[in-house]
Amino acid sequence: MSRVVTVGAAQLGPIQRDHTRAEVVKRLVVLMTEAANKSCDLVVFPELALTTFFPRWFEPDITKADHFYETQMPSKFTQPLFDAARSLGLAFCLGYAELTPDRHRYNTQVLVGKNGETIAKYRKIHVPGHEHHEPDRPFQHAERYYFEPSPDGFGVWNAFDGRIGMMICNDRRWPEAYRVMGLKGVEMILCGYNTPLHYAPDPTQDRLQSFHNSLVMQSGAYQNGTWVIGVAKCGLEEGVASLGESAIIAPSGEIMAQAVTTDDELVTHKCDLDWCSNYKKTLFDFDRYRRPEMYLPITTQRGVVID
Ligand code: CDT
Repeated sequence: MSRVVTVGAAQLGPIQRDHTRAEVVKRLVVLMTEAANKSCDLVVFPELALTTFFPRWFEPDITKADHFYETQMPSKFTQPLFDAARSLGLAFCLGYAELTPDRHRYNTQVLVGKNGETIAKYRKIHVPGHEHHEPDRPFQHAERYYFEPSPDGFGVWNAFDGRIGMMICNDRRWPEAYRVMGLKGVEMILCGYNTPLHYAPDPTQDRLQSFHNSLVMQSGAYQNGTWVIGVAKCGLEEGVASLGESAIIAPSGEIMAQAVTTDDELVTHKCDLDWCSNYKKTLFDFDRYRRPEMYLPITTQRGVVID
């Protein structure tokens, strides 16, 4: 029995501050319809796919930013996505800002099945950027002010007759994220991102954004024998340019399909989950070759210790 999942990486162009939820959701439904017409089983949207990337502004009264967050999923604004999933028979993965009833704030991604029922929710673990206003930057990256890190850990869920995991943006730069999911048998990782081209703490990295993006996702895929679906919100958003290059990456580490614009663009590929076992049963046979007793510092220590 084949385990082919046809995936659409639904890249988004910019969402400006004055774009309404209704306008954005309409764009997402257009991409879902295109994905269904291309026989996709699953469409993956970027991180914070319902609003502009608001951590670029520092709002001292955080409650004034509440309108950027979702307090319910679905809500009357996002219900059309769930209705489209059901009517098109198409699963989707969506990133959004979550404000819980007890006022915790998370950078969240949800996986919704073809029947419109939620399969899984993931909250970002590696929250990058800064906690306080840094007025010397040309724009802020105050994710650590707007979001708490997940208390939940990485999950891998049974879906599409396979093992599906999620990560969000900065998580993709950390090998531990892939490996923890690899140890849970992950076969496809869904990852939305917003990556500004300018990195204020070290602008020498600006020219390398594209290289670093593919470097981390391709190596994470290969070293764990898993598909990785990386999906950008990109282009010039409120004056800040962000990386596109959404990609569908095979367990071999090869890029099988990639976006060529910095706008709304659907990239599709038939992903054979059985390909994962070529790597999981050979070079990366964890049970045979890993030496966890040699890796203790990874879980017992956070920063560098020189002894
Ligand atoms: N959204 C997100 O996590 N972006 C970061 C930007 C670099 S840290 C300021 C990323 O890892 O792409």
